[in-house]
Amino acid sequence: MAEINSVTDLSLEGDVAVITLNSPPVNALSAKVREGLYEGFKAAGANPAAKAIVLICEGRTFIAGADITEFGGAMAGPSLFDVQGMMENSPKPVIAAIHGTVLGGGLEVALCAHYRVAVPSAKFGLPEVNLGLLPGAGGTQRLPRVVGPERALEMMTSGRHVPAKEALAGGLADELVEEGKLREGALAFAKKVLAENRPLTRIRDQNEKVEAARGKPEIFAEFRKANARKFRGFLAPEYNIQTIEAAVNLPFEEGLKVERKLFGELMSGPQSAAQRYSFFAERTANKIPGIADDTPLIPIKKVGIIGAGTMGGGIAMNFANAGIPVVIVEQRQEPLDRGLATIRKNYERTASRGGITAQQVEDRCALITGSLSMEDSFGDVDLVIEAVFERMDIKKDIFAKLDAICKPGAILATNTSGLNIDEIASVTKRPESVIGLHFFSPANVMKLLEIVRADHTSDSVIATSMKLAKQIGKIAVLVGVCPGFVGNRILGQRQREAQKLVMEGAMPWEVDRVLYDFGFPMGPFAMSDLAGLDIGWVKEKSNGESIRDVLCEADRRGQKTGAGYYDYDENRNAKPSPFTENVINDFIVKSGANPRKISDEEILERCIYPMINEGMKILEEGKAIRASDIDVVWQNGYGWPVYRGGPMHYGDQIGPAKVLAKMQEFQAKMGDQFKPAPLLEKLVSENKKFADL
Ligand code: 3H9
Repeated sequence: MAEINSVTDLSLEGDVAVITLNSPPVNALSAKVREGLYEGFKAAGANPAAKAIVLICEGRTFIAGADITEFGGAMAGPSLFDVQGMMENSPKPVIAAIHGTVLGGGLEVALCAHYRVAVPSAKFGLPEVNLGLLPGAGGTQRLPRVVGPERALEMMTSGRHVPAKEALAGGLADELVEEGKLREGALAFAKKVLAENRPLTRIRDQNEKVEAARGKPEIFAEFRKANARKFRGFLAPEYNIQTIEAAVNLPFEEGLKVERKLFGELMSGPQSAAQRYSFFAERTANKIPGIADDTPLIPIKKVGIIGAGTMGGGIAMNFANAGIPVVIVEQRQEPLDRGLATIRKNYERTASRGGITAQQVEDRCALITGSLSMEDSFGDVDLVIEAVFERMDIKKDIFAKLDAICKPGAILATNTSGLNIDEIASVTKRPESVIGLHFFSPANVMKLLEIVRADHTSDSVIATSMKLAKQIGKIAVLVGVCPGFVGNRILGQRQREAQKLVMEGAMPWEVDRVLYDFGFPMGPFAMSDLAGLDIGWVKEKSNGESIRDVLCEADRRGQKTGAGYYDYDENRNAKPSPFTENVINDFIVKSGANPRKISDEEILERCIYPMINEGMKILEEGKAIRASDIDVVWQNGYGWPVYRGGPMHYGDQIGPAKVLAKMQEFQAKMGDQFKPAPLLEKLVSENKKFADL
């Protein structure tokens, strides 16, 4: 075995040269890796004893892509194109031996091998689109030549990880070898290639599939139309499509030029910067200062949930999906049966769409049992999550009981979306075991989990919760106790301004349109209509004091009643409502205000800048660890457009000084709800950015 450089070795096994990469964590194509590959292929090519070359990786995966940390800086050492040329033009057969995830630039390297073998657990993909990019190392031209333009469109605009079996069927892999025996399998394959004198297949020369799609622009037109809603606002999907059009319509080298041009545009633009930022923000959120990696974890083998409503049921499904048994406790049989039936229905719906098998429906339902007694059911659980009505007295009562019932060391969690968890913990004799696990509705779908650390929560409970979140497929952010925690507290700012704007002359649909155009899936008023205007509204106490009161009194309770802020047709399409407009105008007249025309710019700034300012207060108070954590919350729990990074990243893009100046201007005109956070003032005075915090 000869060392090529610190991350690459070269060995000769019989007449097959084996280049082994070992660059943890994911063998990304850093300058060192490119150098190792370049020198490795050069040496293997020059060795007359080597008749074929296998490229294989150590660790958890084959090359998982370009090294994203290098983006934006100058590229040192050999380029990826140099490496690819060396492989593709090698006179000796080159075989990529694949395990783990072969992604992005990694797959682009593998597509320059003459053959690819993989273990059955391997996954293939070009996920650049999720970083606001397109494959920039020939992938846009090679993938359609292997799998055809239709499949390439789907793969490249979704970034989906294709399982090895599907990759084999689609021609991405040439052979699957036994799990755990990749090296042996790849060597045997190489020997077979030599013995059979198989040709050196270069994907760049295979034009059949792209030529078959030439002169059929409808393939692209239909794909764009079918996905218009999904791609709204994003640049990268459209650019990916254009490169596949180029693969179909242009010779290989010309197609590469299109790829290079569009890649450069995306790479230097704000969307990719935001999406790359988000990639690292999500991973950074997992790192909790002061909690050591070896903090003892509490094994979670069984979970208890209190409440079989929408929230409790959704939470239960997360654990069942991960194979963890759950017992749900309700007070009465009827809501318990209803909750369990809803869970089954949800699973069956997923199965009917092909998401899971009928057997998986049964397996998961079997993991979820129901009970009417906490005493009978919670003695052996390792974690209980309370998901009942948001009332402090009820929660305290439950936690006092849990304290008496649950075994020592069990985690006692509340799903409250904003109540004081220290107060809840105070009724137990084990506040160190109490934590907030704030799921977002629908809990089986939404990715975000706010993990709320109370004053006495132990490190072990926090570390266990963070790990568990990953296990059940959630993106976790650790936050502190304050009203509304991070997400809802910031939301409160936007909601307040949206309501005020309406009282100053902007109609709900104008506010909604501005926020929709900004990139949110819907504005606050459309959201209220969807959720139901009557959440928290009590008919008997309603006295027409607010716009909402009047709408609810008129039985305009949102989409479910066919009317709310908007009017809805039978297909639930929203239309601005003259009724609502009259109600609003009456309120404005009564308040003595003069309605005015409010610009889109003011609507946006009034809704968004106070959110950024609140984020600064949250950081000041230590309720979030870092600015990027706030962005992770807003992207994954509140539909903040991914290509704008999050409120704090957006603040950096427009500039903290501009945010401060606007807040000062609004404060002078409209009052102290716009008072700038001292940390924002400090940041601006020090000429720093949110990302520096
Ligand atoms: C590309 O290839 C462009 C080319 O087309 C053009 C070139 C010219 N770079 O996610 P994990 C780090 S664009 C640098 O927790 P998992 C990550 O930050 C790229 N670092 O593990 C983390 O670090 P830390 C296309 C990377 O097992 C650690 O690895 N490729 C990269 O849950 C572990 O990551 C992609 O978009 C990278 N490319 O998932 C794939 N990837 O421990 C991006 C990871 O310090 N990566 N890191 O926090 C992934 O999807 C997942 O990381 C993967 C592993 C599925 C591979």
